[in-house]
Amino acid sequence: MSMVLYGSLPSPYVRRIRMLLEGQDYQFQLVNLYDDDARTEYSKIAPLKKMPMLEDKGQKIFDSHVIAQYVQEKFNLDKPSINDLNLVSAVDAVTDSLIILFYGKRSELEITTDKLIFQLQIERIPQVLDWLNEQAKQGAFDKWGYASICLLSLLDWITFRNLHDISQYSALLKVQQTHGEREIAKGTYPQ
Ligand SMILES: N[C@@H](CCC(=O)N[C@@H](CS)C(=O)NCC(=O)O)C(=O)O
Repeated sequence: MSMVLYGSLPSPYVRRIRMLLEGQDYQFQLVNLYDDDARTEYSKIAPLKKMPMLEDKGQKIFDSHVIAQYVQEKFNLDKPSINDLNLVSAVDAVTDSLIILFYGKRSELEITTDKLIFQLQIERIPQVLDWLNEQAKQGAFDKWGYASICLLSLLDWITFRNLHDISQYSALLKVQQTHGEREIAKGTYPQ
């Protein structure tokens, strides 16, 4: 059986793997984690109940980072440097913070800095975006690779879900626009 990637269309963590798998033979299995029955079904094969998950020849792989490492080795793709991985960690920090705020809103909680859990995310998001914007100014995302793939997934997800105002981050917007022209980026844009 060919590789199977489990995930949803909007998820930035899933999309980075879809972009990394450009041109490779794999099946994409849609999962809807917001549907209780679908989540229960998915938990039978994916105990973490998180996306993405990759299955290759009976081997299950959880977490986008481990999947990325597996894919990079399997298909002889460029290995990210420590600097690239630091950029990805920063992208993840913003992504995870936005996910917490997103789930907070979906749970109809008031998103306010009075609540520590939200305060931490509200503080982190602009600080890390500032840092990423500085890195982008210095060309850190010019090359198409794991770091720029992860950044593009984050920025398009923010835009798609209208999660945060990114209009002042001109260097990030340039990365989004430039790499967004790629066929694989257009073909995997969140829906
Ligand atoms: N560290 C994980 C994060 C994955 C993640 O948080 N995925 C979200 C979708 S974007 C998810 O599965 N959320 C469901 C949940 O948290 O229950 C990775 O890199 O794969």
